[in-house]
Amino acid sequence: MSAPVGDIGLIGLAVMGQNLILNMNDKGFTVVAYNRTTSKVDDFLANEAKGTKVQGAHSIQELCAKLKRPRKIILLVKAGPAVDSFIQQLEPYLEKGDIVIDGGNSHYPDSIRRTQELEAKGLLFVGSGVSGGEEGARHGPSLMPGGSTAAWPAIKEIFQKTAAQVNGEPCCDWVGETGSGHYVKMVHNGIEYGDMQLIAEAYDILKRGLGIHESEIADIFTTWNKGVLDSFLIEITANILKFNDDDGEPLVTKILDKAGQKGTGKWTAIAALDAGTAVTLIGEAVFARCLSAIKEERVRASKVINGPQREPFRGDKQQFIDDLEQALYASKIISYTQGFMLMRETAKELDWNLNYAGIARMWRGGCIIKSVFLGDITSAYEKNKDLESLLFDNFFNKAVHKAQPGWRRVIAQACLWGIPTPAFSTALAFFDGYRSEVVPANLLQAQRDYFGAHTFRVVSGKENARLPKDRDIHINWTGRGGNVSASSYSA
Ligand code: NBP
Repeated sequence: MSAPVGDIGLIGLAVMGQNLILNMNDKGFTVVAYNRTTSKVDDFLANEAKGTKVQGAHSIQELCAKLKRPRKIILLVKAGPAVDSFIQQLEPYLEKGDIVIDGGNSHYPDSIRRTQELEAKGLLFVGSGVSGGEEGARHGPSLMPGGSTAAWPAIKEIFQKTAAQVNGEPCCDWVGETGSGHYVKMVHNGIEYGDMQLIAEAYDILKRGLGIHESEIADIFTTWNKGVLDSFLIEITANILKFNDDDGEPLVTKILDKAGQKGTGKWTAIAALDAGTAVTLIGEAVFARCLSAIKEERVRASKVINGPQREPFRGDKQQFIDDLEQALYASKIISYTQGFMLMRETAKELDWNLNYAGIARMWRGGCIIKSVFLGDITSAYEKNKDLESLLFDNFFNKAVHKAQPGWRRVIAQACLWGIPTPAFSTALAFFDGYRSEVVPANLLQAQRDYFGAHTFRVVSGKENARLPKDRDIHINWTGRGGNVSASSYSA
């Protein structure tokens, strides 16, 4: 048998797999391709991969035999049982130190489990977020690998050369242990939900509030794309708004207002609830899609539930548009603040050593949320890797203060108009809560103790004989209840 030639193997010849293979081939690597339906291997070699160095394999055994050691095999298949099935099929042909990489959209608990299972067998596992869709896979995605740390030196060159490059730096770095690569990809997707919802709300305010036509809104987004909001999503929004149907109508106005979702935003919101972190903006973005999905019910409600009389805007239109830009920017700062808070909390819980500057750097290019803004986040974490929250960074602290007046004016006006701004509003509510030394949770604690003997702690300096220091206290509020309290724990 001839010596193995493959630098890396890839299983899964759908859109992501094929494009990633061609990208890695362009970067000088020899890729061995395999797919469950093996006729796709022949089709690929005869068409898209014709004239390249790409090798085909028609069985898992052949794939493994063609790979240099340690073997590196990327799976780009449907997330879930297909990944476990391929790992099982690969195992008999792998040797100690070989690396299985899952590049699909797997849920991070699966990646934690797979890392543990493979490491127990002397193999290495990497769960890598891959972002950027078809275009990214072909020309440079954002790659977020995490898992068995020992695998990184062996895959680093291939991953960093294949990834998108921004200012000569790859949008790929080692994220951390076990399921952290897929965790970070999940948070990326959650943030993407948030960014999209914020843009949609700005569009709604410009259209229904100010009464501006799509073609002019496109120009506003194009202008915004030259400033602090410079990003892929703002750019494509301008393009979408300019795109007309054959009759000259903006095509976007003909699209049914029912948003779909594939679950990664929901996973992020659930992870936030599990971690007890207030990731409110992503949550609202997911709920906004849920509300959009009940179109028929909304149509019925619109006939019987009246909002306020929508008065025409009498203020300075350009000033309001500038305010809206600031509102979008400030809300985006809050969303990323929340996303990084979530990663920090989970890293603490799961004992991951996350590289936050590296994560922001990975998202600067190749992915859907790529933006200039992520360069500023990278700088913030480079200055202080232990930054508690972005709002403690000087740059973002100043930016949010500057944006604050316009942000408040926009939300107040949208409220008066009756135009929903769940993402803008929750961002501001978080901001006001986060900067409050005192919040009304004292009353919540009193209520909990009143009806359920859940106890409370006393404010430092207000202790007395009835309210002792550093102890869970229960008060008999009504004179009727007993003195026994419930156990105190946080769920
Ligand atoms: P798909 O998600 O459509 O998956 C197609 C591949 O999965 C084919 O190779 C197919 O083999 C294989 N497959 C399926 Br489906 N069920 C299988 C099973 N039960 N056992 C074995 N193989 C099975 O492809 P994709 O859109 O290229 O995405 C690949 C991965 O990358 C997914 O996890 C996706 O979530 C993720 N991702 C996608 C994008 C994107 O923009 N599309 C972006 C980022 C990440 P067959 O040919 O034999 O049916």
